Amino acid sequence: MSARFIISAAKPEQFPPEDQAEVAFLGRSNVGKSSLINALVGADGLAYTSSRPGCTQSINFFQLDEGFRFVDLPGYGFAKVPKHITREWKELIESYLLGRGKLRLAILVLDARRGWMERDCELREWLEAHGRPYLAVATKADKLKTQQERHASHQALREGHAGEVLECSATTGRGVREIWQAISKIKNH
Ligand SMILES: Nc1nc2c(ncn2[C@@H]2O[C@H](COP(=O)(O)OP(=O)(O)OP(=O)(O)O)[C@@H](O)[C@H]2O)c(=O)[nH]1
Ligand SMILES: [Mg+2]
Repeated sequence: MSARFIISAAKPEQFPPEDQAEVAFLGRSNVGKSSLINALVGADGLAYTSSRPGCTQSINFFQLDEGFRFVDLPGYGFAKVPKHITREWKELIESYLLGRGKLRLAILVLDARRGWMERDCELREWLEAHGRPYLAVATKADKLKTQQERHASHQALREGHAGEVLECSATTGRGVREIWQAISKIKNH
């Protein structure tokens, strides 16, 4: 699977033409969206990752070799970012999610250790209200070291939502195959 960076769009006018199916990655700051993209395409440095939250500040588009794209969205809910910037991100993200006809699947990335947080639930409700298909995944599963931690994680993931949440890890590659299965169902339509 080869992938190539196309553009980092800070405003909607910079979005590439809507001529291909897109899979977008959404979730809180620092949850591991960009790392997950890299794990899925098997290219470590493709999407920029950082331990500093708020690292991805614009919408990054990646061209995949089978005629569809991955879209890395900025994370939401990072308190240290000034309010006016948060507002701009929100507008940018909403304009993408509302207007993008070729968005086929939103991958809603959660932290396996924390489960559904308020902002995640809000986003899920928003996606449901707008009829956007999504897949919820819980990443950083490698950080659940003990049986007790794993149990607490399953509990937290179940509590927030009745639907299935796929466990994964960018570090170990767990869940990557299952996420690809979900993507391959939509990418050719
Ligand atoms: N152990 C572990 N660490 C991870 C995993 N995924 C991401 N990380 C780490 O978590 C931090 C944040 O990862 P990013 O991929 O940059 O997170 P992001 O969601 O893109 O963050 P923003 O762009 O700020 O919204 C980095 O230090 C990563 O190395 C994972 O599956 N396991
Ligand atoms: Mg990022």
